[in-house]
Amino acid sequence: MEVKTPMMENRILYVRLPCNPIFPIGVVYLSDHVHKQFPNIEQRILDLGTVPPLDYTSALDRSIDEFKPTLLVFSWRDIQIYAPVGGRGGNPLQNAFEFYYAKNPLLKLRGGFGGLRIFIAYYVELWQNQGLIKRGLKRAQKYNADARVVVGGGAVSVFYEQLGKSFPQGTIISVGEGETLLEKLLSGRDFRDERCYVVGETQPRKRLIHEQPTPIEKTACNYDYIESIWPEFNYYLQEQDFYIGVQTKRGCPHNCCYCVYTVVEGKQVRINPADEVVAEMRQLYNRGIRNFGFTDAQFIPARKFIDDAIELLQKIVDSGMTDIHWAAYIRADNLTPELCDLMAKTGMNYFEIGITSGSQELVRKMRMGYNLRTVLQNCRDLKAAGFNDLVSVNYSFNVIDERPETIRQTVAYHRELERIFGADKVEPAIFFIGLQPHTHLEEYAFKEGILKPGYDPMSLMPWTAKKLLWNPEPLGSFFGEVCLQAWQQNPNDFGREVMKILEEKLGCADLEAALSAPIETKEKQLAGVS
Ligand code: B12
Ligand code: SF4
Repeated sequence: MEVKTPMMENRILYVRLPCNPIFPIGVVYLSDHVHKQFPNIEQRILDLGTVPPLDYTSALDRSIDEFKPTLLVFSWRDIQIYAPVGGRGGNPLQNAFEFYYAKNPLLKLRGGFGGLRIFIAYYVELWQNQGLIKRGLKRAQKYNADARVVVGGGAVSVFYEQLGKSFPQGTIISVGEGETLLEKLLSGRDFRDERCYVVGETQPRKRLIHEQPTPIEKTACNYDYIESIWPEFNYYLQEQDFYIGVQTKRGCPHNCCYCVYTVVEGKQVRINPADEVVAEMRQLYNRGIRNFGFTDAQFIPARKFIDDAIELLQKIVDSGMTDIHWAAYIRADNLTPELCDLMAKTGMNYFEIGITSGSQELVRKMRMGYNLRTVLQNCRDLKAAGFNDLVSVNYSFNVIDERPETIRQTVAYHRELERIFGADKVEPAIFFIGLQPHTHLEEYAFKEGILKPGYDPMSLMPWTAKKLLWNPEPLGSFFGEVCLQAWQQNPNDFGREVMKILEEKLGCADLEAALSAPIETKEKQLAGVS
């Protein structure tokens, strides 16, 4: 690999902003890439995900005082907490539903208080992270007057337009992967053609996030080096329940109406060479890691990538790492019996089927581009291959054109999955889609007058949050009541309880009805949104 000369004596401090401890693979890859390009640049990683909240500022100050960085790379992973289960501030979905839909005033009040707690925690976290960035820059400038800040990561990629106003002048705001941006910045080249903008100098280009990322050639991350620049690396090695991130590819070619991954990573799928992925896993394996999380937007994005997945899994088998487990986002329509065999053999022990609905008609309307019948067949193959672990099936009700008939179809589909894997092995995960900017669903919301252009997607004000939570009427209140009943009756098995109540109230369709979608030209179909 060509070694480049940086413009000046650079010292880079990567600060992963506070979030639940999840392996900070983004800053690890960035620093690895920079090291391969500029081996003489000094780097350091500070992961605030492993630091207790009261120590954030002192840990940041200490790192800056010791390291005296010229460039601060802040990585902000997540902001949005419309999670179906316990988020950082409790169960946001339950609180929101109690507040919006409960008939019992006491429950409504409880929801209101819970919501207020989440609301405060959310804004405190936003202010806190913005404060850490400002503080870091000021402190670094004490040592190097020209010190700069670059900010990126998942949260920034989604909310780059809104976040601009909260960062200091001159901050470079990056969307999506940051390797080439940093490379250009460090070699003093113009970086403004990368997916970024500079606060106070430029406005984000229109449709910036839709620009294609510059491809890079990924090689195995050098963990000996990472260990040398990250004093707290061991934190993630000690606990056996962490799934350490490994990326095997970038990009997703699909268009699912609510999804922004395909925009953040781009539609072009770029596969990391299997030998490099295995070499990276091997380094972690040798350090005692047995649980791996493939962090791809989709592990098997389309049928034409099945061979790549087979090659990778076969190489894992050949490497002798036989006692590992792994998890990933998987489109269950892109499986073959051979692939199923390898998935079971290599230790896939958690499997999410993100079908969203068990009604083929709705799956098509949400532009998800797959066939539910194929998914069932592939699940049978997976079971036959010996997969016997937990399957989480993601359902998001009420996204578009949901009706009692389509709910019955989802119930029928779910029951069939239970027949395949065993009822105790299939867990329905009930999500409500948190509407995200730059998605087709957002365009649809504009078209239907549900949201107005210029709305703030980061707002947690009750009237905006209700829309972003995406549970529109006429069925919104019905789902609200069903969920409240489920939390009351069986809070520890919420998903299964929701399915049970829906079946009691509406019944169960014929599986065949769920699997066949009539061709239709209804106006509401999302395909009509340009
Ligand atoms: C895989 C994944 C998961 C997996 C993680 C598995 C694992 N063991 O690591 C699981 C399922 C556990 C997960 C969970 C959650 N996730 Co998630 N996840 C992703 C996904 C698909 C990939 C993230 C990833 O690791 N990519 C690979 C690494 C290498 O990329 P990266 O970290 O993004 O870093 C690159 C760039 O961002 C950039 N970069 C990063 N930092 C910086 C800094 C600078 C200065 C620059 C220039 C560039 C830069 O360069 C890096 C290298 O290319 C993204 C969506 C996506 N496609 O990006 C969502 C995403 C990060 N998740 C998100 C969320 C919200 C969550 C949850 C909070 C969901 C929830 N409500 O419960 C949880 C919480 C996790 C936690 N903190 O506890 C959001 C965050 C944004 C937001 N909406 O707030 C994202 C963006 C999805 C989305 N569109 O909403 N997630
Ligand atoms: S397949 Fe998954 S990652 Fe790709 S667009 Fe659909 S939901 Fe997003």
